[in-house]
Amino acid sequence: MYAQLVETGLNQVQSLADMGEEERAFQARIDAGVKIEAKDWMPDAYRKTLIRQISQHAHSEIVGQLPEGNWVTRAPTLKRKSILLAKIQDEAGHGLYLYSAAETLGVSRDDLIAALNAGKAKYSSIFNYPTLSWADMGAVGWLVDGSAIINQIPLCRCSYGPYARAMIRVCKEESFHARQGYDIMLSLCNGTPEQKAMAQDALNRWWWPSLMMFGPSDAESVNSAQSAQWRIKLFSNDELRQRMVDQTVPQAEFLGLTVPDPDLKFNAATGHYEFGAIDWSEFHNVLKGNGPCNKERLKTRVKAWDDGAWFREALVAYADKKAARAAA
Ligand code: FAQ
Repeated sequence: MYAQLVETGLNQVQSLADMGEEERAFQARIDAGVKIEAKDWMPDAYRKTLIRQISQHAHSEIVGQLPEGNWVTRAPTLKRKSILLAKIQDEAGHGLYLYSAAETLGVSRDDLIAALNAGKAKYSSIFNYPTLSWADMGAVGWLVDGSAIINQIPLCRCSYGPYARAMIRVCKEESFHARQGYDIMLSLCNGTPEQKAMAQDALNRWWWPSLMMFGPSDAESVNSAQSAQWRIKLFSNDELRQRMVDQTVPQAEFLGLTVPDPDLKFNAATGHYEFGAIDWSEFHNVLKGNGPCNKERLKTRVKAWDDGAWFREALVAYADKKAARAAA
């Protein structure tokens, strides 16, 4: 992957000859597969890249609770409601591990959340789409968590120890999430014609945004080459997107659903599915804040933060009192 990315010339990485002694030693440890830990020396740019990616990832997990939160009160059975609630709580947990992983790099969680609430921080484009029917709970679990797993399994082997270790548990839980989503799709597809139509409609709306989750094409990805050199990224955006298509199309066929891409075809020679062009203008528009739900998502997060102020203050007051008592 790294060689291919460098060939694009888009994102020049520093050659060993241009590095100082400390940086060369750092790169040698990365190349040898040694994990970098919080107290180890690291280049500022490595630290910044990790803070950027891990905090965006944490924000995604937190904002990602909202589309599914929309259906908790309307889940069709008690069992489905319990499963959905457990899944959403897992996503909150992922956000907390990830904020903790980011904090090991010297940033504060409050500052990261302030950037999110001010609309300055990115989170995954996918969470700016609305969940219009119960079938969307199936499609989100199947396609969105499914894509998240494909992207995140390699992160369990990334060079930064605290991030890699956090991802192990996250991936195990994401795998349960994807299974529950597929199970919802399976029930709907084995149900009435109306239920199957709901499942098809959800697939139609979530397919392309799910492919966009993997980020811009390799030719457009500004961060990939450097992140590959540092072994933060082990596979490119396009490689992982292809993996998602190859894995998911047979699953759609098993459900009896049609992937909404007239150009989709299996290439027996390569063993991969070829798929149609992604509408990158939609992706960039969502990133600019103009997706269907960007404003609503941010407003909900800001309100949650403001409403929780009394609780955070109470925790600090309690901790201060306890510390004062211990010191007396
Ligand atoms: N949305 O140069 P690249 C989940 C930005 S968790 C928004 O390729 P990079 C679980 C990118 O940040 C989902 N922005 O960047 C769940 C960069 O902007 P910057 C989140 C995007 O970092 C399920 C610019 O475009 N997962 O789903 C997106 O090398 C259900 C150029 O892009 C992670 O965060 C996007 N889709 O690669 C929760 C995984 N794509 O910062 C609840 C970790 C790209 O330079 C319910 N992250 N951008 O201003 C990664 O693997 C990487 O950061 C990528 C992007 C692959 C997302």
